[in-house]
Amino acid sequence: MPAAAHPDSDSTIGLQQQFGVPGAVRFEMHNGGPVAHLTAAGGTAVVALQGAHVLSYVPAGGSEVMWLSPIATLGTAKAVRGGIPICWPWFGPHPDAAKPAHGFVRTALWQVVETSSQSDEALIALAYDSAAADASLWPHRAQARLEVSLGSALRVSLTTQNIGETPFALTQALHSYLAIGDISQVSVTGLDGCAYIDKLEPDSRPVQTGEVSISAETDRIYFGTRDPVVLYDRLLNRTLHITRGGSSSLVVWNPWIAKGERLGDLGPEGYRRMLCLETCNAGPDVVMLAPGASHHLQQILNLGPLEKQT
Ligand code: TA6
Repeated sequence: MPAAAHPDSDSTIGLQQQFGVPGAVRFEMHNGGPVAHLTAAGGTAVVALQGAHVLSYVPAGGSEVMWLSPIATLGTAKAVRGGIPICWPWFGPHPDAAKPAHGFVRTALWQVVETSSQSDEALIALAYDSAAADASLWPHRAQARLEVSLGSALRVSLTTQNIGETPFALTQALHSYLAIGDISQVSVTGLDGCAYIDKLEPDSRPVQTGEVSISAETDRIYFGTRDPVVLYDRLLNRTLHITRGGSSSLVVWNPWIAKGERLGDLGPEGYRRMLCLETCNAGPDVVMLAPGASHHLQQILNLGPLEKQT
């Protein structure tokens, strides 16, 4: 795992001078690392440069959409649990157990390449070049660009370009940890009829019937699905619509009690207040990227009132 970035506070002074946008994009040190605060009519968001990691999204008139570990700290060798970690250029465990799960960019310092504010949208784009990684981790060459656009919804898009001479297999995820009122009071629609890999019974390929509810450890890769999903939260009295682009898979994950305690960073009964719905390409949904080709993965998070479930 590459050492985490440990930038000093001067880096935000330079960032603010080069990329600050009055009233829309502001940089500061936060919890051990540099972050960008986005502000627009549609709400606020916080993006850490470490991992190009969305830490917070609060729509105007709403409350926090992202769940974040109570002990989340930037600038360590451990990825922040919560928000939207970027799993790239592979999802899940690597066949070589010496390589980090979910790829190697969650703890890397990404470079700010663009900021803007127009027609009520605040935008930041960050870039990562695989040349920055230890060559033993991954033998290919790619550039990743993560764009966060805050408007009436939150749009997060991850573009991968193969800048090497050889094709490579790409799996990836926008690994969203969503804040919920209570795990017993939520359900997810949009996956009816979808087959999935149940990580707890890896040889099975069940097919989802109806909505997804959670009453035990749940770790599923729904594959071959591109439809929007809706998270219904009866306690917070809201819905979260997730519209996806360039994604053929969706992961539903809640560690439940025992794994939640083993993880050690969810906080007391933390499993009750978080649910991961991950826009991704994982399992059998592998993206083959030829030299020079690009792939775009995108999700749009849109908070709404609790509506009648269809
Ligand atoms: O996306 C679900 C998952 O693959 C789970 O199996 C669990 O490992 C989770 O990701 C978190 O992974 P992390 O490496 O961040 O602890």
